[in-house]
Amino acid sequence: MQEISLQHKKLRSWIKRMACMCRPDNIVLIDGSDRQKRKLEEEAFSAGEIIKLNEKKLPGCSYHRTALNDVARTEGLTYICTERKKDAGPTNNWMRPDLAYRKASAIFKGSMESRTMYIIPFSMGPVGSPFSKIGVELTDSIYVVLNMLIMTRVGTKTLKSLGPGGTFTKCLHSKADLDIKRRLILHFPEDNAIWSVGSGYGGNVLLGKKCLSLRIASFLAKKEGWMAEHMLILGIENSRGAIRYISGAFPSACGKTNLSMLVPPEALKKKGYKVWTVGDDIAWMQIGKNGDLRAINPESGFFGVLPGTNSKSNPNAMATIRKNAIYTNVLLKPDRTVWWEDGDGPPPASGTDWTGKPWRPGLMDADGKPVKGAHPNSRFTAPFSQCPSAPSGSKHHSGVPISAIIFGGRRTSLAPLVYESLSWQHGVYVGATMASERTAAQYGKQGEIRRDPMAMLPFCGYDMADYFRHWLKMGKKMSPPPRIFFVNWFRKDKAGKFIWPGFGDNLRILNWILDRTEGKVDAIKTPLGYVPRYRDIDMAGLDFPERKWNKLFFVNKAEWSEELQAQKKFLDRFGKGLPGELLKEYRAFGKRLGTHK
Ligand code: GTP
Ligand code: SPV
Ligand code: MN
Repeated sequence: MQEISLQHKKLRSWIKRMACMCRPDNIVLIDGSDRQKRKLEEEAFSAGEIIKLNEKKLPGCSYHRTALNDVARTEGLTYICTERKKDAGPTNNWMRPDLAYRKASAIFKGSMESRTMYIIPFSMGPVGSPFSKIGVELTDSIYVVLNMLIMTRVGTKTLKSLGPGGTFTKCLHSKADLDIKRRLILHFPEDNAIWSVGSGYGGNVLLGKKCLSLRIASFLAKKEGWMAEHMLILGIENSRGAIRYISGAFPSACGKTNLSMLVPPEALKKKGYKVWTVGDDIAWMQIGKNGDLRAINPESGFFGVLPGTNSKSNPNAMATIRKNAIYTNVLLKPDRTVWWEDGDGPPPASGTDWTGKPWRPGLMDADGKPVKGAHPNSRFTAPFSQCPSAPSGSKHHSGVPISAIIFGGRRTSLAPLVYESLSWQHGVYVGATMASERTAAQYGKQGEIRRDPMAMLPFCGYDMADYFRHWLKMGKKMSPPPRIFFVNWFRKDKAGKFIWPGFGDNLRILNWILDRTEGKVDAIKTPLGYVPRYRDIDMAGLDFPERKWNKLFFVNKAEWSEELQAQKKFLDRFGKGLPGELLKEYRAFGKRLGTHK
C-alpha cells in the first residue's frame, strides 16, 4: 500500500482505519490536476467502466451505465443514525449508530480488494468562503472521482485550506458488489460522517451532494444558525442592469434545473431582461450583516435530468453539456454520440439502450409497452462554468441577496399557478405542507401525491418538526425576511395538457413576484394567499387570454377542504413536537376557506 503524505493527523489515521477495513490494493490521492484526471479516464475506458464518446462531436465527454437496480436514490435504504431516535424525527429512517456501523462494516470489509481507494478532498462552496465546508470522500469508483471533479472543488487547494487540523466530513463509499440487498446510505450527523455502500448512482454516491450538502449540512445549519436547502438560485437582471435574486425549492424532477437556466421569451429579452444561473439544486444561506438572507450554491457542476432536455426547452443546458460532460444511462448511438427521449432530433435507427441492449424506435417490451432508450432518470454531469447563463468573474464568495423564496410542486389540479403567502409564518406553513406527484427521481409509484415539506423530506438530517421551528426562528432574525411564494407550472386541463406554457414564460410570473416584493403591484386576496391580477402580468408576445388564465387560479373549495385534512394528517405525524405556529396557520387557513369554525 502506497504511503500518502498528509499533514492532517486525524485525516491520516481515519484513512488508515478505513483502508484496513476495505483492504484496497492501492491508495491514490486526487490532486485535482488535469493530468491525473486524464490518466483516470484512460483507466476507466480500458476497464470498460466508462466509454469515451465521439471526440469530434462531444469533446471530453464520456458515457456510463449504472447497474439495472441502481438508477435513482434509494430512500428506503437511506438512514439518519443518531443516538436518539427522536432526533431523526418521524419522517426519516433511523438506525442506532453502533448497529449501523456494524452492519455496514460487514459489507465494507474487504470490499476494495483488487481495487484502488481514491482519496478525494473536496470543498462545498468556493475554497475559503465563509459559507464553505470541506469533506473527504474515500471511494473505489473512478466514475465517482470523475463526477466529484466536476461537481465539487477537488484537490490540493482544498487540502491546503483544510490545514493540519481543520474540520471535515468523513465520507466513505464503496461500490462493493452493487447488490441492492447489501446497499446502505448512512448518515452520522453527530460524528460528521457518511457511509455509503453497494450503489454507484449519483445521489447515493457523490457524497458532497445530497448526503453532505443537505442531510449533514441541514443538521450543522440548525446548530450554527444558517440554512441548507434543496433550492435553485437565479438572478433576474432588468433593463437598468439591476439584478435581483430568487431561490426556490421544488421536489426532485420538478423543474429546478430548468427554472435556474431560464431563457427569457423574445419579447422580454427585447425589454432587456436577462437571467443568471447561480445554482440549480442546493442553496446554503446565511443572514448577512444587514439582516438580509444571502445564498451560495455549494456545488460547481450540474447533475441534471436528460429526458425532456432539448434546445427548445433548455438551450442553456444543451450548450452546457456539449463538452466535458458525463452522460449516465442514456441511449448510445453507433457513432458514439448519445440520445434520449424528448431530446434534440428524431430517434436514431438503432443504438444501445441504457441497459446495454440493442434498441430501435418502436421496440416493445413483453407487455406491449414501448421500451425507452434512456432511463427516465438518466442524467448529465457538467461543469457550472460551461453554462452560458452562469455569472462569470464574480464567484459569489459572500453570497447573493435573496428577495423572494418560492416553493413549488407538480399538481395536476388543485394548486394555482402562483400565490403569495400572507406572512413568513404562513409561508413556512405553505412550505411545510406542500405536496407533489412522484417522479422518476424516486423509487415508488409514479404520479402518487406525496407531502414533501420544502422539498426536503428525503434530505433533512434531523427531526423535521425542529426544522420547521428553525425556519420560523430564522424568519424572525431577518429584516425583513424574503416573501414566500408558491408556484405550480404543472396544472393540466381536461384533455390532460399543461395549461401554462412554462419554461421561459415562467419569467412573467417571476417578474410579478419581484414586483410584489418591491410593492409595485396590488394583488387579489384569496383564502390561499395573494394571487396576481391578469393585467399585472407582462404577456408581451404570448397569446394567453384571461379566460385561460382564470382556469389556472380556479380554487375548488371542496377539493381544498380535502387537501386541508390531508395537510393536518401529515402535520399530526410530528405529534407534540410540531411548532404551535403551524397549527395556528392550519386553523386560520380553515377559517379562510370557510370549512373550519
Ligand atoms: P432534480 O435534479 O431531480 O432535483 O430535478 P429538477 O427539480 O432540477 O427538475 P428539472 O429541471 O430537471 O425538470 C424535471 C422535469 O420537469 C423535466 O421533464 C422538465 O421538462 C419538466 N419541467 C421543468 N420546467 C417545466 C415547466 O415550466 N413546465 C412543464 N410543463 N414542465 C417543466
Ligand atoms: C434529486 O433527486 O433531487 C437530484 C438527483 O438532484 S440526485 O443527485 O441523485 O439526488
Ligand atoms: Mn435535486
